[in-house]
Amino acid sequence: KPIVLSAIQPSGSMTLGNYLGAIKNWITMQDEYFCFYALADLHTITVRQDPKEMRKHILDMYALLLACGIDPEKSVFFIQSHVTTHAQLAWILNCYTQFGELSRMTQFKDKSRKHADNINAGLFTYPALMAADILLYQADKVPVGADQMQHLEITRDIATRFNGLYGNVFKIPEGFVPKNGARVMSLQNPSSKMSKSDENVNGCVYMLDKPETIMKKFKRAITDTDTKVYFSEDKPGISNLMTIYGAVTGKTMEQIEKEFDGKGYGDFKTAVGEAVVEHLRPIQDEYNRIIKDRAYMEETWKKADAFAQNFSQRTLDKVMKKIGYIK
Ligand code: AQP
Repeated sequence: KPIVLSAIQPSGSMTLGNYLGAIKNWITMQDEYFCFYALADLHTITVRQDPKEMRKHILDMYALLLACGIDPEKSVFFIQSHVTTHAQLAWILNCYTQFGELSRMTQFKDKSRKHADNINAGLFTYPALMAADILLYQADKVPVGADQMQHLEITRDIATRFNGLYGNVFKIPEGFVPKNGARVMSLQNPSSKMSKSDENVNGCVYMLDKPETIMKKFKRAITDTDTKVYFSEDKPGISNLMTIYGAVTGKTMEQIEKEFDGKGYGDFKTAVGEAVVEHLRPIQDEYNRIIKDRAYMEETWKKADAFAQNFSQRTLDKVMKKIGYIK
């Protein structure tokens, strides 16, 4: 089977955006591909974290991803910081990555604007660590959100450069934005994406929000002064709600327009809220069961960590030998 690698950062509580944009697709890819999925907790500290919160986010996200349907019998679901090869290869790739190309990364520019008091070297070299994550597993395919495509391109550039110097060491991975991966925007500001670390929590639906909180957030969602439900660039708020409703119900935009023909925004927002609550209910139930079973979680990640360590070590050994290190 072709190899897939993808990762998510435990940099906050998982959002409906992460789920509909990425995780839902991870679940369906498990049958067709050999999937490595990582909790990218090394990337997380590029932005300052509170230790207690960070531990909670890691555990919550691990349990939640299992609850969403990541199957440890099918996929290798590991924790990045437990697998030593990631930091090791990242250092090496740092030395094969140019200052100029890292300076062009839009995520670095955005995040350094947002965290102007902590523009650390790790934030700058984030793409080299991401390249290590991917190249260690000789991944064929990397599903990413549109916002991550630039990092995938730099991964390919680094790998091609390295192969050019030392022969075929790395498989050149192909990035793709899944067709059914919805891009979910903030409910309070539909021109910016729904984000774990958004300060405006009302704009963000967290996977573990209580049903009443979810309903409240949808009822307060920003719309427009029109009253008709239809998909259009001029109606970013309504279009975002339609995208969410479509993603959780499987309905097309035309079906949704028909369903709410003659009804107001109030009815529509309530329907979206209810559909999301219903979609998340079994996931939340499963999460509540798994999070109490720390022994199961530990056993699961330890098995995956060991597999990932072993698998990735082969690539790292090859890289080090090519460069000229001795054993
Ligand atoms: N709003 C979104 N809509 C669709 N997809 C999204 N993703 C993130 N936000 C949306 C996708 O989720 C995957 C995991 O994301 P990540 O944790 O690696 O980092 P991110 O993209 O930086 O996510 P956040 O939520 O915005 O986190 P913070 O606030 O920490 O920066 C990726 O595939 C991403 O495309």
